[in-house]
Amino acid sequence: MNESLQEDLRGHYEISDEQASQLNREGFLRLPGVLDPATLGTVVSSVHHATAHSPQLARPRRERSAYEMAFVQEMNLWQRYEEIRPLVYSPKLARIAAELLGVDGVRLYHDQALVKEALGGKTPWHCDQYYWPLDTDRTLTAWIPLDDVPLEQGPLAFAKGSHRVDVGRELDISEASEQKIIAHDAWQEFELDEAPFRAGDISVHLGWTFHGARPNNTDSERSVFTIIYVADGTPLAEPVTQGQLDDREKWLPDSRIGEPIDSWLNPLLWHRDGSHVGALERAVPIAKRMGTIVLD
Ligand SMILES: O=C(O)CCC(=O)C(=O)O
Repeated sequence: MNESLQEDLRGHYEISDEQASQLNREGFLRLPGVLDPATLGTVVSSVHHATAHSPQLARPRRERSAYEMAFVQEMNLWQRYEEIRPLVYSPKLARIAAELLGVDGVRLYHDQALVKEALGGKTPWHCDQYYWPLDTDRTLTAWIPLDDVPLEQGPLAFAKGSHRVDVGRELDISEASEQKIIAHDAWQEFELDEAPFRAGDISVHLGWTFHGARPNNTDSERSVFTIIYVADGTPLAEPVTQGQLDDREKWLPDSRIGEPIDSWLNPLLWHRDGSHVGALERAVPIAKRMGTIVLD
């Protein structure tokens, strides 16, 4: 990666107090022009390689659930692809997350590639934190499209203020769940916010914010990378669903209930005191890991 792209990932993106208040009020925020499209270009081939080899694609479309039709999902690419690491470890993005959340520092929960296939299905309305055994509401997902996303391709859409009302926090991502969520009285009150994205724009949303996306009605893929941040110091909550048990095992190895999560899979990506500096250089080399295990 050349010097100017490295600078793009290290630089400073100014966040105002009003933007932080808006995030807390509405549960999401759109941030224009955060990254240079050339920086996004450095991760495209890894995202395509990971998703093109996804086991999800082995099953015919007619046998897939609404969740499986929504996107091809591959997680923690930073563990597999060297090219992905500078983006995931970007202090610019992590500082945006910490400042918006109003916390001193943030750690990685996990990253993921979300490719909506050509003519792929809608993303049913849902909130993410249902899946996470995290004892905090200070979680933030950065949704980073790798190219322009017009309305016909299914840009991420948000239900304004839905993180402040429980309209179905106990529901997974599915067609049946979406039907229950939209039938809720409170749902009728939410203003839905849907807009296209330009390459370089990102959105951020809180863990309890309801979001979804319309189908991809085009013949080209919608390629997106996301990074999920969690406030430094967040304790592991007792997992209460199978999904949370699975997440604990996959993304929070060796963590203990009630204690701050800090495994090697949850590096500190930015901290006000500068202790994140050098985190990328300290990351376990790809050749030294197998799944969640680090080889000596
Ligand atoms: O990309 C999508 O369609 C869904 C994204 C999503 O649910 C998320 O990033 O939390």
